Amino acid sequence: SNLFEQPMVAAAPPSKVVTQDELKKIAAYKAVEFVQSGMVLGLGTGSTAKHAVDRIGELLKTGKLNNIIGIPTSKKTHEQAENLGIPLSDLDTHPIIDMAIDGADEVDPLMNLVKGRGGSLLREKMVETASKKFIVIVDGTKLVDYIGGSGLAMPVEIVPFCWKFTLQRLEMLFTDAGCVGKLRTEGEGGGVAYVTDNGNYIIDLYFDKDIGDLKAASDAILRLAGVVEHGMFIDMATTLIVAGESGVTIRNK
Ligand code: ABF
Repeated sequence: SNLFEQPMVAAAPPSKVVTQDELKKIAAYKAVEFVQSGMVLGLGTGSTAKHAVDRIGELLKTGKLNNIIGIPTSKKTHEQAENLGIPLSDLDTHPIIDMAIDGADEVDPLMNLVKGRGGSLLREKMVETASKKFIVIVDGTKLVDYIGGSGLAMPVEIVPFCWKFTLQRLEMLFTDAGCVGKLRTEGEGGGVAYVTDNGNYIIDLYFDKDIGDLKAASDAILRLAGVVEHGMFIDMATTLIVAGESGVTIRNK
């Protein structure tokens, strides 16, 4: 039909709507403002941290930062940082890290975190516990009233050996919180177990209630023999940067 016969639609006013990815980028760039030349930096993983790593690469290239050593928290970030020309090392060589910047899946009012929906929780926890400062960067959607409060998964990295046994043991720890565990899978039809950078599996735990004492929950999970690490990062973040529709907020511990 003739275009001129179509009903007229008013042109949309210039949109100020900021996408979630733009908010992630705003938080990431803000964090990188705290980076100083000469630092050993923990490089996070995920779509938010990716912006921070890109930015660090850019500032190195333009000479605004110098002598940075990056410690990646995943194979993926290692590859990204390598492509950007960021000099890299590891925890064996640099057991003390000046600052780490990473995203999170959930942040509670005390700045406790759930991480690992991207699957990199073990290396993230190793690197971030070795960091003097740990800046968490999120968009406003990640803020929750309590850990598990988003209704999304709390991941636990386990050894593949008899994973069903470990899954059951994990569920049994939190029967009061209505815990259900699922093996993380990938591929067509979700038929294949997802394997972490460390050759392990991930069990995603879902709760229908607040699990309460996080430290007690953490201890109980870590006491199970098949468990390698879990995605609760308790009392680790030193700074939280949240980018929301109405601006950026920075909170220090
Ligand atoms: C990593 O990235 C993970 O610990 C966490 O699961 C994820 C957050 O991803 P995104 O920034 O893409 O939301 O930090």
